[in-house]
Amino acid sequence: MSKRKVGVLVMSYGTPCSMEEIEPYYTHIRRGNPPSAEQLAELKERYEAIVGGVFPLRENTDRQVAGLQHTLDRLTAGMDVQYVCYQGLKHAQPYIEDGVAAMAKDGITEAVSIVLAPHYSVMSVGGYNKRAQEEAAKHGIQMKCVNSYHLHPELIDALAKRVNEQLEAFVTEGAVRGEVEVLFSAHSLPARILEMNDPYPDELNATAAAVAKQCGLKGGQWRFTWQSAGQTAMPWLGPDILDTLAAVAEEGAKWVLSAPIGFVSDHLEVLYDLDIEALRTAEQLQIGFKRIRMLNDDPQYMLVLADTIMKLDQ
Ligand code: FEC
Repeated sequence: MSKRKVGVLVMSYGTPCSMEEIEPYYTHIRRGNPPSAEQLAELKERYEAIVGGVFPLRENTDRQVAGLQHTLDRLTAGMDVQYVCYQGLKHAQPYIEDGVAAMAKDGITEAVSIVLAPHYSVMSVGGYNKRAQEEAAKHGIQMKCVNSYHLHPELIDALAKRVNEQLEAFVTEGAVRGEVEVLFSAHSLPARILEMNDPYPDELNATAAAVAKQCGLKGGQWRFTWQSAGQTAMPWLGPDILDTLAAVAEEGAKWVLSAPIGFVSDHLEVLYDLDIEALRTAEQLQIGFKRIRMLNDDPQYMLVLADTIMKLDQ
């Protein structure tokens, strides 16, 4: 039986391969404007600090793509469709356009794209999908794009398990479960997205509320906050997690669990902004601080991706 072959473009942020590649990578993020010497030095320091200049996002993305391929193969065994995964990165090679070109080279005419980030903003996932669609059109590929999957029951379950796991870890260290403040977070974006009715803040709040409900958190025990805002003159969505830590300390919190639900991998924004910077602030405020484990290539997350892709392809 000949199977219908569908390309799956799996898109992620991308990371440099080496310390030398940080400059072109940063320039690409800045839409071709090279960073100043200070900005470059500051970013290099952050990469040095996470694991001595290793770039964990690359390996994590590779493993996620391989894990998704494996899951799709398992779910489609005996079916008349075959999904073939291609990687496409936003700011590093293989770029989104490279992934689509590789599909075309393999004779793919139908495809689905998905981003390794569950929440839609026109400035994040919207940007990935636009580039993917434009390149697909050049090659005559019919491509359907997943916008978000932020309330997929398996995603909520995987995140709730991680929150519960760290709440239990706090309890074994003497904390009271109901008194641990849970801070859900995601990458901030320029505040002007609010004028565009962008769904990003609502989708993130919906994920946070669903996870909180599944974990049985009390109303005042959790909140959503932003992180990793850019250092630019324009206003970014707030409050930032460092300010939120100060606020919860002021309110008397002794323990904080960080749940960065806007990200799925171990990478700079988690390993530096939370594990180094937020931890340092929490220590200064004398608050116990832990972070949930990231999803990375957890089979349950792979199932979320595979199920979302297959439903869109139906
Ligand atoms: O580990 C790594 O090497 C890469 C980690 C990384 C992830 C990530 C995800 C998101 N970003 C989002 C928005 C923005 C906006 C700007 C921006 C800038 C940076 C810089 C670095 C960086 N981002 Fe990122 N982001 C990661 C890394 N990001 C490095 C440049 C230095 C800095 O500002 O810290 C501002 C761009 C501009 O200047 O115009 C906006 C969003 C996400 C989550 C969704 C996604 O994964 O695509 C939104 C991972």
